[in-house]
Amino acid sequence: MRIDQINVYRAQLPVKDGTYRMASDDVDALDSTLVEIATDDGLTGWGETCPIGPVYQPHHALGARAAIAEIAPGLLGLEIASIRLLAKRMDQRLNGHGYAKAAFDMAFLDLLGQRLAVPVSTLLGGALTDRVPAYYSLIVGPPDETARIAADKVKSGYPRLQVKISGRNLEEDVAIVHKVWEAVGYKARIAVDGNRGLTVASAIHLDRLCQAIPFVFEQPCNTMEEVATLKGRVTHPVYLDENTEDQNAVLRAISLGIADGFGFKVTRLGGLTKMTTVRDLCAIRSLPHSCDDAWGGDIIAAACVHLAATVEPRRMEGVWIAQEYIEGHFDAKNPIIIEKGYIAVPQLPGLGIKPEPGMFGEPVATYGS
Ligand code: 0XW
Ligand code: MG
Repeated sequence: MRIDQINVYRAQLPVKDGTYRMASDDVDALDSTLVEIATDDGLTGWGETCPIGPVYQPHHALGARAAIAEIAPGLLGLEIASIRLLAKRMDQRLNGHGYAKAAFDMAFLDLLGQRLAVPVSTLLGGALTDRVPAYYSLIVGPPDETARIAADKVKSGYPRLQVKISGRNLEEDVAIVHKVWEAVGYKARIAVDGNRGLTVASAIHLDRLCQAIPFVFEQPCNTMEEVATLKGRVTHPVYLDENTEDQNAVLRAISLGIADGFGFKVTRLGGLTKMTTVRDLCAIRSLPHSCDDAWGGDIIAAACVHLAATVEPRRMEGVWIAQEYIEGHFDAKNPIIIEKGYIAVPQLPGLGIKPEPGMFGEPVATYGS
């Protein structure tokens, strides 16, 4: 099974019902990049990468497509057999840019899964469950309205909520955490996500002012060094998200004991294959983590769910997919959907998603015949 052709597509994913608001940025539409790999034996595999704008992390859509342009010509004619060899080839074409390589890694696994007639979760070590928990992300908003949405989402079955804070005054941040807690109590686990926006001082104040509320504090400050100084000064467990820029950052955070858990993004970590390493490192230290991504359609959603199914359920913090914030699906027959707060793990070979033919229009780039 050799790579014959690579098509690159762009998909605009507008945010449903208004702006998605975080401390780091406001976004109204996301620019997703898809790769379709066709092989000489007639199979097609899909991958996707979709930074949530150019500010959330050091990734952007144009960068993804430029990186893909460097890598793609060097993959033509290669056998889809050893994922490690393909990863090595990508590294020989381009240093870094794991978020672009992640789209290829997904497509390779999709093809291999189809060839071997197994779902991608099997290639990642094997599923431990047939459904994974989702979590709902509450954007930075007015405290009362946010608490109302929180209660609704928990009623609909979500076992976990993420409350976005920061980028405004401390009083409102403290109010939103209290009001969400009053609205949902122990019915859902809560993460409070600062998206790098708090100073160490405000993080300490927020921690003290919300002392009795059992939440985990996600990426409160900008750098790993700032977050490290919170150790022993805050009582809430601290999780890293944006700072886990690659496998080495995760290894560093674990060995320094900076993080009590993680919000992992599959493309930021360089793809599903690289995620299996950090998944296993977390298992060694009993660290909980999510398996999600910054944004994306059904290809990324499927990738996250396959991976999450391989994580020990007691440490699985949940999967965030963009479904609640975007219209429609790439594959109407086998969409990735949240039902009562959980997502079924696709059982079809490969990723289990086949985008409707022609739905992304003409490719923005084609490599090979
Ligand atoms: C909730 N997310 C997974 C979606 C947005 O991209 C931000 C992200 C996060 O946890 O920071
Ligand atoms: Mg986060």
